[in-house]
Amino acid sequence: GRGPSTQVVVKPRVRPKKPALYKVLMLNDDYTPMEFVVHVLERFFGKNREEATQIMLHVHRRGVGICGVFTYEVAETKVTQVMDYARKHQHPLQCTLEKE
Ligand code: TYC
Repeated sequence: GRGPSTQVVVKPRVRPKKPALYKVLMLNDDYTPMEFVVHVLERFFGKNREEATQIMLHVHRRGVGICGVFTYEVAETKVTQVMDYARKHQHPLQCTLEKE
């Protein structure tokens, strides 16, 4: 006969997708003081004085350098924070993000 049937519930096994990553880039200019750039790298990107100085000098010599790699939301937040902070201190420092 047609009795009550047993339901077997199968959980969909998902393959977690890696989030896209974005580089936050710092751009060189002729006016922002080196010490301010080092300070920004320490304050917003968790770099120590030595790392921050190396990155700043790389940007100064090559024109552009990587501050860090983040998910989109974090990268966008860093760019906004740096741009606001530079404007507040009246420096033309530019920061942008680029998909990896
Ligand atoms: N070029 C600037 C100077 O000579 C220093 C500087 C470095 C500015 C890195 C911006 O992202 C920058 N004072």
